[in-house]
Amino acid sequence: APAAGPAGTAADGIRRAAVRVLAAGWHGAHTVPSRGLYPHQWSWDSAFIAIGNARWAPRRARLELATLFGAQWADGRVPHIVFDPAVPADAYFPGPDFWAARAPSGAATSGIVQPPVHALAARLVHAADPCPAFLRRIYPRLVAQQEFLRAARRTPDGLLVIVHPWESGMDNSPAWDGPLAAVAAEPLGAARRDLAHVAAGERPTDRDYGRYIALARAYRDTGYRRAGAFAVADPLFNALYAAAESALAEIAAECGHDPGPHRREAARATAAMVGHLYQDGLFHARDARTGRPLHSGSAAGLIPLILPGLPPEIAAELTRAALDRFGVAGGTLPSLAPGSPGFDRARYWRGPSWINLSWLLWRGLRHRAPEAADALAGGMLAAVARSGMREYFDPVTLAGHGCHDFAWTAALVLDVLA
Ligand code: 9YW
Repeated sequence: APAAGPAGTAADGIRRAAVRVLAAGWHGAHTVPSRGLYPHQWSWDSAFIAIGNARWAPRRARLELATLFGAQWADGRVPHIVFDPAVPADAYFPGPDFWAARAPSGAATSGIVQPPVHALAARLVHAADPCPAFLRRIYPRLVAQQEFLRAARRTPDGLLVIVHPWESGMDNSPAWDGPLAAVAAEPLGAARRDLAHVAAGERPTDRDYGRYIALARAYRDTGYRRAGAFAVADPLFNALYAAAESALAEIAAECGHDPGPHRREAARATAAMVGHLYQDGLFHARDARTGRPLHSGSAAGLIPLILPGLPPEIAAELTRAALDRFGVAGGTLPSLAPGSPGFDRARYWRGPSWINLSWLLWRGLRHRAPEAADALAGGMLAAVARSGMREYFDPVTLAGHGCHDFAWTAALVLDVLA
């Protein structure tokens, strides 16, 4: 344990630093992921941020989620970005003019989604600071979010697909290299703003961006209805969807509704993942267009450990993979298993350690492999103690990469410390 000094323990210092980052990112009704690089509201960031804010500013946590769901579309989709009208349109690329979408509230948004962590967040926010009125208001919105995914994204074998790498939250994961190779890159039409903030070697390549833009344009041009050349079932997205149903079961019970349908849907979604995405000790994404598994060694394949209904023998094999292939006993979870093709300790989702993935795995391991979970908790704290609230970290040296003062890093270490 870190030594206590006259100014308090190391944990106190981390807590203060985390609250400073979250307070600086607060914009009155939402939090920006980072002030320079990501100046708007992002969907799954807000869920993680709410989980951390619940530990020191629970009203902000509730407002964060309420603001995001205020921009929910009539079809139930929760857009991955809600644009702040006070921020110049060219501050982030692709911005509101590119997406050309509006929520019924009038908010300018993107038209794609991100992993549905929000029901879990709402449950944790309520657990930290019970507020039945909040839960009653958000419950139907969370249900509509899940209904959109079932209606628009479910394949005949019961998995959900994402239609853009940005929907995975793990934009340049090597899992997407295969399906992306068939997508012709298009000119961006504007400058990449990310490179004004972060070194090119720590971000997706220009060719990646040309493909992201081509896919986003194609989806936009169908009114955000029909998937283009990219449709994959991702274990992280599907695991969070199933975990959301488990969280909704608890929320439903608190609100006096029947939790049964949510429990059954969680079990069904878990079984579909086990039936179609699990192979050789790890979950893998699958290309929904070809039916082929996408073997990459992505840490997304460990995240189904958060599912309470995972068959015990599979949970045991996944725990083994976390220890042997990803080395989590050392305290960090690389986003890609070391030794996998394309592994790069500094480049975004191709190797660096991200606090949100570590946090999810930590939760999944707490009851199954407490020592490994403790190692991960210690590793998250060691990373921010060494390098600050960075966006991602070298999994070996803990050197910081990406932007500084990244909100979900701060939020989730606060939760670990609570
Ligand atoms: C981008 C905001 C988002 C995260 C994603 C992450 C990144 C946007 O930033 O995507 O410009 O590359 O990959 O998970 O939500 O923090």
